[in-house]
Amino acid sequence: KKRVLSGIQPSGQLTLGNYIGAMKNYVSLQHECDSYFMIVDLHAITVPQEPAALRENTESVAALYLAAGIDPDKAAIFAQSHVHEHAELGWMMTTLSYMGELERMTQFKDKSAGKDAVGAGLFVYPPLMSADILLYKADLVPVGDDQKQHLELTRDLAGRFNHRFGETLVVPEPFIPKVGARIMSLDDASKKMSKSNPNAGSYIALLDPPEVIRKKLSRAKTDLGREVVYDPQNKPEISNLLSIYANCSGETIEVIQSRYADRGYGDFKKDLAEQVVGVLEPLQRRYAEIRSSGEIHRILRQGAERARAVAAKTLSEVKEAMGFLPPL
Ligand code: AQP
Repeated sequence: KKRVLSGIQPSGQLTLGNYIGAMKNYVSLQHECDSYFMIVDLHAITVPQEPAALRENTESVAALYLAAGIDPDKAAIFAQSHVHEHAELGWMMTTLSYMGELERMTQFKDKSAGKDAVGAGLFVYPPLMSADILLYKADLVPVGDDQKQHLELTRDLAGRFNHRFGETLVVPEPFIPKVGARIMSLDDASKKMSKSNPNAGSYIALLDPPEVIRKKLSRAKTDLGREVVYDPQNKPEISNLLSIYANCSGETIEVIQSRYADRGYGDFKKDLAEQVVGVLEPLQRRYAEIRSSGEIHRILRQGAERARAVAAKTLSEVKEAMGFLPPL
């Protein structure tokens, strides 16, 4: 069985981008793979987090995983900070990384641009992410397109480690969806939809009530003209809405395009909203049930135990290979 690992930061309201680019694939991969899905709280603190909000968001992401259809009997669902091996291997991966390669990471460049005080955690985020993946010897990592560069680094670090210290780590493969790998902002199709965007109108949060979803989509920016055609170069805004539609309805873009061929943007956006509501309303109902069931802590405890067993084994192999004195 192939092993799969991925995670989402509890750094705000999860968006439709997180769902389509990442979570939806977790749900389908869990049936065929040995699966580990984390809530990456150690990554979230690379930008300031309010303690009460971090706690709440961590439970909320766990509940969203369950509501989206991740089965805790199949996949381990856990908080990254509950498995201390992440921080430890993260340090070792930091020491294997070069300043130059970390400086080239576009996420670091985007998140630090224009700021005078940039946290060092933001800079060493990629080696921690590499450690997350390498600890589980994951074969597959389902992520959105924005994480491709971090995965490349992970592959480089695994190769570098094996070359220097002997075959120990598994070089992982990215698993990036064909349609929806990069869902863009509703107000600007040159930026990805992101939960940390201060304009809430730029994203659909998974927990937005249906009337909010309808309003946000009716206000979503559209390109000039009125034709519903998929053409990311010349019509990036409508193309983004088309890929959201396709992801929610399960239809191909061609089928949707021909349905709206002579109907214009208005009808299309109205129907799009119903497609999104159709996916999110049931998810929100399950979310509310899970939050009130009091089951989350037990599931996280069980997930962390399962994860720790694998992580501890890899970490001790790594330490031995690197020459750390075994515990005396
Ligand atoms: N817009 C997106 N389209 C497709 N996939 C996306 N992902 C994020 N945004 C999109 C995927 O979701 C997973 C988890 O992301 P994350 O929480 O670790 O952080 P991120 O990639 O930095 O996402 P955000 O929403 O932009 O968070 P903030 O604003 O907190 O930085 C990843 O697999 C990512 O590819």
